[in-house]
Amino acid sequence: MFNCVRKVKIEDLGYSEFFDSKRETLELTGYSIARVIAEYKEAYRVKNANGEFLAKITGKQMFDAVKREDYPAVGDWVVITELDNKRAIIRKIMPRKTILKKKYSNKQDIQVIATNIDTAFVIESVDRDYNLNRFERYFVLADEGKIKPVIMLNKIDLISETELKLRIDQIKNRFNNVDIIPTSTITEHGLKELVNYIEKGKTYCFLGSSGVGKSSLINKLLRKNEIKTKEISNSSGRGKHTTTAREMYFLENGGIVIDNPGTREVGIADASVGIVNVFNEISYLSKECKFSDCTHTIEPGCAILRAIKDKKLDENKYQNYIKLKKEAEFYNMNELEKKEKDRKFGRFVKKALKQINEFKS
Ligand SMILES: Nc1nc2c(ncn2[C@@H]2O[C@H](COP(=O)(O)OP(=O)(O)OP(=O)(O)O)[C@@H](O)[C@H]2O)c(=O)[nH]1
Ligand SMILES: [Mg+2]
Ligand SMILES: [Zn+2]
Repeated sequence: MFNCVRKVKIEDLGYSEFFDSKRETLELTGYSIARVIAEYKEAYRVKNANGEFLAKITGKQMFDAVKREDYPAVGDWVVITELDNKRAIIRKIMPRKTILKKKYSNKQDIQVIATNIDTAFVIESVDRDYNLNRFERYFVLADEGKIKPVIMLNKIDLISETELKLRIDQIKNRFNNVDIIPTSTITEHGLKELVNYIEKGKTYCFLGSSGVGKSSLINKLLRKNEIKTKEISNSSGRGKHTTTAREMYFLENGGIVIDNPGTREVGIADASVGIVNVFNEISYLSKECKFSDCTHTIEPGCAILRAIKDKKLDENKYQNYIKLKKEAEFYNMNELEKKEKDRKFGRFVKKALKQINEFKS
């Protein structure tokens, strides 16, 4: 029988002008490159036009690595040496276009979720109590990594239309300018819209807590049950992860999607730019505060506190802003800086008291 297998081109794997120009600048055009499509313990699966390889990094690379970002992650383009048609050595990570990373809870360690992603689908299941603060956390991480976030509300078969409308309004009230795609893998509602959203050669990352339906949605997009999902009878059992490895899949329409294990906590690391951008209305308001170093907590003449009082700014949003800012600041601080911050705060109080006294007299 004649077996016709279409040859894969690297463009089908998401290779673009950006990586090509980097490859040229770094004089790597003569070397074999591949995309990391799965990450295992101490090994990676990489793919290029020649096929798929199980790949490891060199001892030198491991020795030189100082932080998590120095290791390959799913989505990376890497320079490889093909050992045979199944195994390869990763020599170098090509410069990244985007990176999505988070902090582990209670630890300083960074986790790279994926790289070179265009859009992050932040998925919540409508049958659960979800809060808008979590969306905001994801938005900060996405903004910091130069990635566009999109909200996906899954399992809409479990609620009424009125209830869904309420949820959507609630989200729109808190966030302007974010796309929302309501879906159900049972009724297939919204799946067409999702497929249309996905563009050829672009990479999409599926994020969200365990059990929201990330793998089920990707299976629908793949039109086969390629990924193992939670048993229906087991669907109420929370906390147990069905997907354990990050993995990339290629859709018929040319889109590239990455499935992730459910993220329990979304810790913020060094994301100060992301915070400023996501909370831009707060950053904008703060320019009108009386004191240029206003902490927006107790100061007189604080434009933010006034906006909350006048119901022009959502108090929950403001509180989440303060929380995320503290998390980011704490991440960046070392012992010396903590002391410096104390000193600055002391100076600030002294100055504020002086100004208040001047105002009184
Ligand atoms: N009612 C309903 N159930 C769904 C829908 N989508 C997924 N499920 C069910 O939800 C459960 C969890 O789905 P998964 O796809 O395994 O969830 P996941 O987000 O991949 O979970 P992890 O891999 O653990 O992170 C399964 O029992 C699915 O059948 C939906 O649209 N409606
Ligand atoms: Mg899964
Ligand atoms: Zn203020």
